[in-house]
Amino acid sequence: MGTYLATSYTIRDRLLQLWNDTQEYYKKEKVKQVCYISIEFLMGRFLQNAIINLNLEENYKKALAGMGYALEEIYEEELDPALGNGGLGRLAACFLDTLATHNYPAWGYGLRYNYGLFKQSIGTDGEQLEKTDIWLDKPYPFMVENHFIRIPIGFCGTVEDYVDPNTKETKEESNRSIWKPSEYVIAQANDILIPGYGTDNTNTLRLWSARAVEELDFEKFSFGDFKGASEQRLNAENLTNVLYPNDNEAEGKELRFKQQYFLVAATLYDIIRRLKEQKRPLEELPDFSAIQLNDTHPTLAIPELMRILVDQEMIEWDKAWEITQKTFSYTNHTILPEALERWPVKLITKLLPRHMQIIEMINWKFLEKNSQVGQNNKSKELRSKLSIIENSWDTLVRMAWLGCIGSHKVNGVSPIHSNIIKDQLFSHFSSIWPKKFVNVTNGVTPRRWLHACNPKLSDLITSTLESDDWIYDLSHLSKLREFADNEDFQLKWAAIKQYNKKKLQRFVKEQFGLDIGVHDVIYDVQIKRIHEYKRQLMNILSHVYNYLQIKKMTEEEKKQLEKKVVIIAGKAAPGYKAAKMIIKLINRVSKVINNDPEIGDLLKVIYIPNYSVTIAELLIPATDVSEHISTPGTEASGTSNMKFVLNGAITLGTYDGANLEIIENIGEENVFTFGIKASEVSQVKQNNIEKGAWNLMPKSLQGVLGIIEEGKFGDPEEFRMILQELKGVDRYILGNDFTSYLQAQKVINETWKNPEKWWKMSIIGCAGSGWASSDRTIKDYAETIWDIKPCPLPKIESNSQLN
Ligand code: GL5
Repeated sequence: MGTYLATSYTIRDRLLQLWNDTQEYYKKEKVKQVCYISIEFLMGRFLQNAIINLNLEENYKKALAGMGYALEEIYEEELDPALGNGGLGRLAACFLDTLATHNYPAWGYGLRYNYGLFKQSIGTDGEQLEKTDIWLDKPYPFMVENHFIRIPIGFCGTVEDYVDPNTKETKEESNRSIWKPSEYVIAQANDILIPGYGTDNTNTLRLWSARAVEELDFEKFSFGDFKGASEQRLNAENLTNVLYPNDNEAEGKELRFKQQYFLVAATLYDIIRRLKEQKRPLEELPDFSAIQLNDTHPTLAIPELMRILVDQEMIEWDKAWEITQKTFSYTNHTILPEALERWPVKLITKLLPRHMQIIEMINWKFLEKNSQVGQNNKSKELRSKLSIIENSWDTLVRMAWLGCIGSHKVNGVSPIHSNIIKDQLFSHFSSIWPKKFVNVTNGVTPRRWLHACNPKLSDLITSTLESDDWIYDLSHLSKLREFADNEDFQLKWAAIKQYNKKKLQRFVKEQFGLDIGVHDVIYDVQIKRIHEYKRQLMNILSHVYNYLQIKKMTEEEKKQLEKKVVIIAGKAAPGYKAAKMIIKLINRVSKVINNDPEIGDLLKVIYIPNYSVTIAELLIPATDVSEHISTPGTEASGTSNMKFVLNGAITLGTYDGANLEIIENIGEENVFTFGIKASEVSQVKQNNIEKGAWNLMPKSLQGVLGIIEEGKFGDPEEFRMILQELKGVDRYILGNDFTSYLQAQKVINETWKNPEKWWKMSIIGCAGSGWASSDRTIKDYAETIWDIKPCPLPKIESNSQLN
């Protein structure tokens, strides 16, 4: 730990200097900046990324080797902060890397949770166990508490009419009021410095943590009430204690709502403080900063900015609204109904009474303008579709509606997803504002997801292309196409895959005591949050089927088979019963298959617990086949699919999310596709409802369910819920896709027998992944939504001396 800390502090010192220079330069240049607000940032380990970005890896290796240390081992000592659930938080982290690399003036804003996403282990029964992730009990050198930035954030209280100090009159039409919060919590800034690759520009990720206004109540303390004396502190700190462990699901807890407001209130205060430092009026906010709302979690920023402009800055409502809409843009990351946040009006009124009034006013003005007031059914229907406030089991505020109305641009994250939001989810808004809805396809940073995690492949690409420009501009990878058929190149390419597989093989041996082969074995990997729509269940059921088939085979037939190691990893939200059952089933199946002597090394199923960014960095370079098999129309984009192709894995995928972009860019002949198209899903679902999914299910799957019900994998009662769902309505249409999924697996096995074809597909996949860089994504955002430009720091003497 000592060497790790010492190494990290030297990097931090260097970054602090660069960061100071960068911030000063941005101020001097008065450049427009982007502020990316996200409730999650899943950063992964920091040290290696920073050393690589600063181009200091060789120097550090040498210096440390001279003292008897290996840099790679030092990297391994770092913890992996888990301040995010999945793709949404990891995307935000990739964006920060790109923004710094391409010299964009940018800030990330999020929360510094005391406890990250829970640590997952697997119990003796195969079940998921959860433990608190107390990541802050170890020093974390890359986060700096900024004592100068402490902001009081109010909650609850009352709203009073605004009285003009001169005329002593209250004017209704000014829409102005005075909010008097009854509680305050302090937002403390903690800064993580974000280095770019091959540049001095160093940006900021500012994470807020909560502190009490009064750390200790002295009166209570001196009367011996020690518990009471710290009560306020504990209550306040509680606010940023925990990251809610849900992915693609809304969390209806009051504390979560408070976290969301805390994040946006502190952030807006900070942005406006910087604007005022430049002595610029608030009317200039849209020229000073673009603010991107990463999903609906930060959409309370819209009424908060209106409150600041109207109530505090005395700006007239319509002007304030214009500033607000011009400043914000909103990204939708999911269309799953359970993930679209809706907060009860009662709860908002209690915690943020003034904001509720503002939301109502925004809604009223919007409806006045955009729907007829008539009482006929059609106009009522339109109003209820457009209204931010929904009357269902309760009166609720639809946060996605607020995001759409309060932003000048709304984007989806892949073409199919953006079309769905434009034509279905938000069709009523897109007919009012056709130009507001745009697509910005996700991307991943090639620095972490190829250059750093797969150094051998990175070297091969650089030496083949005779340049490392691709690290900065991924479109250069297209030149690899020329080498896709080249035998010598293919051999080198394949050898690197073997090398990465060996690393994974060692990990599996150490962790599970399990021996798996490398050379003639297909590594088939599905790693992501466990969710019904992502269909890990279909994956495991297919291997139960394969297992049963193998058991029926003669020794001769077995010899013809390809060997396969199936790896699955991912966490389930602790409250998501079906997902937890799927994990249990995977582990039970794995136990039976891996211990069956008749199967030997023909098939192994491994569940890797506690999936993290670090584990992804180990698995992705070692994968032959990567599975992205969501029900069409459900996965907004997916980003791990991009990381895998980039590292030479071949996709086994459905026609969903960014799989479609992969297909388009590398050709369907280089992807193992199966299943139906999104446009066919509703018909299949309807058939399931009308005829019963069991009656439509292929015999192969019926047989698999039968074996589970016979108790082959333990008491079938433990899987009742997921089995019933499959036999009943099968919402994610596993039954319908099962046969073509098995067929795609057959094609994979056949292709594996032909190495030239296999490695050609693998190389073409990587060569055709230039579009998958987050550098391309950020350029799209910068040009079409944010209107910001790069602002590279001029090379400064003092900086170069540090090299
Ligand atoms: C997600 C979507 O489910 C992914 O398809 C998408 O790639 C990602 C980033 O846009 O956003 N939405 C979400 O809440 N999480 C995601 O991964 O966590």
